[in-house]
Amino acid sequence: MKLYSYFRSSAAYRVRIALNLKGIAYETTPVHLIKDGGHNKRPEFRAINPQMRVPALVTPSGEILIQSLAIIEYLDETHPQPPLLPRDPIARAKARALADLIACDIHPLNNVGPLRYLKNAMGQAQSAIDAWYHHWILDGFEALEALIGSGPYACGDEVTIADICLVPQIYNARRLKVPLDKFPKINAVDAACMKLAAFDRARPENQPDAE
Ligand SMILES: N[C@@H](CCC(=O)N[C@@H](CS)C(=O)NCC(=O)O)C(=O)O
Repeated sequence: MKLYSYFRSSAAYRVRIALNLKGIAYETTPVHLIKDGGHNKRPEFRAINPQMRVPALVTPSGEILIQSLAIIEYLDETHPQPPLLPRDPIARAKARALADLIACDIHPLNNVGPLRYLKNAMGQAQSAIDAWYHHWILDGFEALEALIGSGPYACGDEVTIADICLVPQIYNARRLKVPLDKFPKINAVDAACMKLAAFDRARPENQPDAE
């Protein structure tokens, strides 16, 4: 498989973790999201993903899949072991809820495109943008901290799609210096995941395009 990725992209980071957990070999095609206004805006990448965002995954049959959660569910359906969603429907809905809380409610508000729009189109100062970023991460993390159980992972004893979304969001928060000390459960889940090779190999620092 081929993954269009950017080392710091948390959506691509999610897919890298899922590929590693499944033991699926893949090659990375880096797409620089910052240089020259973003190589993702070039026509050649637009032809891959009309939304001009990473990740995009090319399957062995040549299909191009976009949207990290759709890609992860495709990987889970085609490579069932280890499962990334619990079997029990209630536990499954809860794991998806944590993943959606991050992917739908936190991440879009601190993504490179919207932040760039706040700065360039809306003329916001960097300090206001940082305050915005911190606010939405803290708002989401407060809910997550209340929803996470006794661990070791976000939904209990097994790694799920919730952990796959949480770890990259924590990476983002730390990079932007959001204070996380008031979230002991979130920090503990992060530490438990980071002991796993699949998570470690997916870290931005371990990518071929890392800077
Ligand atoms: N909901 C999408 C989000 C994809 C996304 O926004 N990717 C970001 C990087 S994390 C991106 O490519 N941004 C480029 C831009 O907005 O210009 C997913 O889960 O795949």
